[in-house]
Amino acid sequence: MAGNRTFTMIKPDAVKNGHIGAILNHINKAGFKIVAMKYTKLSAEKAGEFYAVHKERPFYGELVEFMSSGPIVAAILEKDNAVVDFRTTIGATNPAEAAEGTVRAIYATSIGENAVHGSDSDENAQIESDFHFAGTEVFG
Ligand code: FUP
Repeated sequence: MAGNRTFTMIKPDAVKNGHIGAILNHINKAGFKIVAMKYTKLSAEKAGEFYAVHKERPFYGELVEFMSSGPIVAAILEKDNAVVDFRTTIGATNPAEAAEGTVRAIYATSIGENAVHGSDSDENAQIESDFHFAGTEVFG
């Protein structure tokens, strides 16, 4: 059965460009309820850990540098079929390929600086949520 939670980050580019409010509004309008949220900054070490799955990829160093370059908004979102529906809401990894009206099509500038993160499976949604939030910080 599809889970009802996913994890997101509004990335440093979107924060820097003043899009926190607009992106949260977009997320709410798409039917997601925010059950946990924090404004925070990842250290390079933490960003490296979060993206450890990409360690061998050529873009890993830049990705870690970018994700630790400024503050982010981390959040847990609730909705039926949350993981799949949220990935539809944010669009393809590369904003040039993201469907019209999606968060990345509107707010992302490049594949590396693509405005938002969305978990790619229920299992990773759980792992990523636990990485950022204690149980006492989630209000479902
Ligand atoms: P997504 O699941 O859409 O966030 O995409 P991936 O897990 O494939 O990639 C995670 C992050 O790595 C992206 F958000 C940006 C970065 N990335 C690049 O910089 N270049 C690439 O070719 C692919 C990903």
